[in-house]
Amino acid sequence: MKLIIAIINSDDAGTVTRSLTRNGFSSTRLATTGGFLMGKNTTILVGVDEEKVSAVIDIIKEHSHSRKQMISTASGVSRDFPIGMPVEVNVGGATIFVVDVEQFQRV
Ligand code: 2BA
Repeated sequence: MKLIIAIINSDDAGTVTRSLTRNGFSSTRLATTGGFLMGKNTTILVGVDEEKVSAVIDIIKEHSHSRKQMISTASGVSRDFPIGMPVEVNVGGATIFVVDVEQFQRV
């Protein structure tokens, strides 16, 4: 079994989880915060058999859109950007991790 951890834009979360449910996948939504922009995003957890991983990733990809976001570097958010200059970053569609599950139990 695998655990898919997908960090997505919160505006896409409803569509992604509804589509997962329609296709027979259980999921859990967590309210999370990105460490760079300090903005709210959503992390979705999906436990599935290995052969279903690509189907889940396809659903996440289909409904996760990338967005451009302006950030102010006045707060010194990164050493890579000159301070005081607005910088455009491309956020998403989705950041996806697939990890092995040692045990899965419902008790
Ligand atoms: P944030 O950390 O708020 O990052 C938002 C966007 O800012 C990133 O979009 C990326 O375009 C940019 N960014 C992040 N760190 C940067 C840096 N050190 N220098 C320049 N630009 C940087 P995404 O890559 O699409 O990431 C969206 C969200 O996914 C992230 O929000 C974070 O919550 C999560 N994420 C991305 N990569 C991750 C990783 N390796 N581990 C854990 N979470 C990750």
